[in-house]
Amino acid sequence: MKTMATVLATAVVAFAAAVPAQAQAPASSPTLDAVKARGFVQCGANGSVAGFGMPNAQGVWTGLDVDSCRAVAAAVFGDATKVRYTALTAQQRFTAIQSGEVDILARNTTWTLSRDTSLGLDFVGVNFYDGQGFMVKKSANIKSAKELNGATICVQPGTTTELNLADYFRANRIRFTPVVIERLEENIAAYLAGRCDAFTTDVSGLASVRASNTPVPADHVILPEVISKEPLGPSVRHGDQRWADIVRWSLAAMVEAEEIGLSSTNIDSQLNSTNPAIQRFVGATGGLGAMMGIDNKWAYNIVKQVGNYGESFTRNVTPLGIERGVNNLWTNGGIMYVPPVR
Ligand SMILES: N[C@@H](CCC(=O)N[C@@H](CS)C(=O)NCC(=O)O)C(=O)O
Repeated sequence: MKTMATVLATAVVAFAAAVPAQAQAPASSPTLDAVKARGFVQCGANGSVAGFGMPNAQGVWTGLDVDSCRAVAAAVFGDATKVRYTALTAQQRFTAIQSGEVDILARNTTWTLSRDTSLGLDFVGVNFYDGQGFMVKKSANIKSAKELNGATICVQPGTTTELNLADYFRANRIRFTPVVIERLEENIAAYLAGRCDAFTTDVSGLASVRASNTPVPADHVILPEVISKEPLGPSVRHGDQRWADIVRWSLAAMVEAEEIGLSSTNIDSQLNSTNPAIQRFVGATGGLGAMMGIDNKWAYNIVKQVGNYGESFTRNVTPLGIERGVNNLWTNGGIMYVPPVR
């Protein structure tokens, strides 16, 4: 006798055979239309975290998050420079994306259920797997977060950091006093002046602050405890799926390029490759760009102009003293894994 599951499976197979999957014409995207009409992508970025998003003295923005926006500009316009940036604090960032002030939020933002649902966002992937940590002055001779009993701790509002901090201390029955300050610069000033015993944020943020905002980086230590999961990644407004597709696959293309050995320096020499994965990637076959309503050379343009994920990491994040670690490709012992670009 056939079980119900077998009957259902047979029916599904029969249905699939009778109705071949049809490719759909790219749906319209209000965001893509607006971006094209305007001539640039408006990117909601950090502004003060070196390695992730910050303008230099000449006003040129760099960072791992900035590269997510540059990749989208390369995909849409064939020109990674067609981006303008809005510097956003933690508290400003969600309103900026919800209201349409920016097209992409690429600002060391943790993908959580509540943000993905009740804030009306769509996270499109992860560009940095992070976790929350603590930084203290070396002179305090503290070796573990568990020794922070009675400490005052500087923290930024509107972040996952605030909640994790409370959870961790409650779970470990440690008392602490939060000092909540909106601006990063003022947090750092308060920490350096001794108003807080510790500063807490994502470990990448701590490394960035230590490297670029402290007079003597070696005077500060990041404690070994990592108290949360902070998968950071770009997001878009909920409801414009075609735009989400473009941003999602622009990020994925950078990771896929690294996986298949394509970089900004070798991609031109691979344009006539007979490797089917490379042919598809550079747009010689497959028509992947057209499926999203953009140029078939979208991924070529990303890699040529922005680089693969590893190149972006080395350029932006390695100088902060952060190792590749879990952000290595899955083929290299990390967890950076994207669905196939095909
Ligand atoms: N990943 C966390 C924290 C992100 C965050 O805002 N970190 C701070 C500390 S590094 C920051 O970027 N501050 C920069 C600013 O506010 O200008 C989140 O999404 O809530």
